[in-house]
Amino acid sequence: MQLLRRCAAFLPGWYRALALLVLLAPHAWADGAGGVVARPRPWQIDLQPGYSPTMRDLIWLNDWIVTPIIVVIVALVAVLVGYALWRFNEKRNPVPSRITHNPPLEIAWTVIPALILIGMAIPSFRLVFFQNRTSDPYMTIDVTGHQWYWEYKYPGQGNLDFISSIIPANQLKPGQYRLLSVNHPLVLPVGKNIRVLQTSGDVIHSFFVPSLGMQRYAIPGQTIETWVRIDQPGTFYGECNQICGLNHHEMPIEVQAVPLPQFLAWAKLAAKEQAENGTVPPVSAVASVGTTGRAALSKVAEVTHRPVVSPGKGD
Ligand SMILES: [Cu+2]
Repeated sequence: MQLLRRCAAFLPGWYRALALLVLLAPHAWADGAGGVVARPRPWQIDLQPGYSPTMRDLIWLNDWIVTPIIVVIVALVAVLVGYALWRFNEKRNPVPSRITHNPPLEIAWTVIPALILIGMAIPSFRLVFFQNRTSDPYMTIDVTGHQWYWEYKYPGQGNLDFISSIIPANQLKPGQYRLLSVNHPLVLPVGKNIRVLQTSGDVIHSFFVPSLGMQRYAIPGQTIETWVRIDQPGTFYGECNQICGLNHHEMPIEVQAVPLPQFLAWAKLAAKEQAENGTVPPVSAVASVGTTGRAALSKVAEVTHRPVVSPGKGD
């Protein structure tokens, strides 16, 4: 398994190679200057690249277990149907056979698919348990779905608690994306195991960030756990993917991952600002905290969204 995994890192998935051939991939996933920008792309035919251990494993499962099995089954069924059309049409086979049962064949076509399913279930369940929780979280984030916005709480960071709403299409600034950018992104540190607890204040939502391999229902009255460890700085977009009412499409998720010192500085500043005047500064407010940067910090502590990374060059 480990060897196969190593090989997989060097060999592209067969359809990713196909995408390269049709010249989609080379520019499709270009990163921004200051970090990755993970979001859906025009003409995307593959999963988004993974930036967490969970998503990398999901991609591996998709590329090396699920897709090859699907390809073999589709090819086999296509060949069998083609052969049946050719061999048993009325002209070639005027008197059809009246056999209705063939026990060995029936046992085979029951047992073989069952074995395939068991073979797929083993790595799938391992991944489900892996995704389920982390034993060693650095911090916890509480995510609450509302009609139609997300609420993020940082219980370990002075009970910082803010609302993250979509930026309307007519108010987008350069580097922001329609139906994806929000006024207050979820800011997280890079390289730390983060426990994410989801719930809802009204109906069922779903917290879904594809490039981080996070997807969990947000259900009223329940708390559902997952976790994430983000590999590198960047901006990671997602959406509520449980149809939750009229403005379901207007509750995107924007995660900004920054180095730990920057996260800690931002969390401290944000908790202070929120307690004092109810505002939450963007993470870029602490991007260049130096010995003389303190005075400048208070000036930018306004409710504005400034991306921590520049927009991708390939966009
Ligand atoms: Cu929703």
